[in-house]
Amino acid sequence: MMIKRRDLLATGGSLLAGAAFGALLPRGSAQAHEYDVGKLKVEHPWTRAPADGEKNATFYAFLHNNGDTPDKLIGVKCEKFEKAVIHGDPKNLSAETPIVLPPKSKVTAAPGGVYVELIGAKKHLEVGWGLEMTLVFEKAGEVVIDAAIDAPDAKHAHDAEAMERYEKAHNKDTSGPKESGHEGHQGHGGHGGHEHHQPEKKTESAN
Ligand SMILES: [Cu+2]
Repeated sequence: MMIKRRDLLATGGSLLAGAAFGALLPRGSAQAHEYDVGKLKVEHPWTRAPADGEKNATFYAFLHNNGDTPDKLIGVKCEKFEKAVIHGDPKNLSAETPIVLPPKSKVTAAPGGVYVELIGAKKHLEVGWGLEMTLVFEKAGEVVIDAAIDAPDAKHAHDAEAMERYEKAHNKDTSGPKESGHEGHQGHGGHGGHEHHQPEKKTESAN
């Protein structure tokens, strides 16, 4: 089962409405798209989908270490790709090396900075949907996350403008069924490990 990113967002209310009506998106709104593992928090994991005709994607997120000891992102597993390579040295982005998370810090993996390369997509990744991945931290261990699949030229997580351009260019509407976001997400539970991930249950009703 795949979850449709937009459906998940729809459960947060305002973001989808904002996108649909072309209004400014509420940055840092009440909806949570984050995962806790030990003292770490993975916030807004997202990918740039492969460009047309290409097979590689990139993965980004905000990585918070609220603990007193350093940790490292040492592995990424994603069954939709042949392999993942972590480029964690901001001074040498071509090197293959873990992303270091100093204590009490936030490290941003983003275009132009540290990132994870997802190599060899086994099938087409639908922009607007979610991608299940497992992040492996040296001390905190593993966490299953659902990364947003953003447009190949997205500048940041959930770049709605880039997604809109992508949809226009590909002549499709990825907004999907409006009523089933929650259930679609529950369907994800079959893979296990999602009990920690219930952002839609925490969101406040859109008054
Ligand atoms: Cu997010």
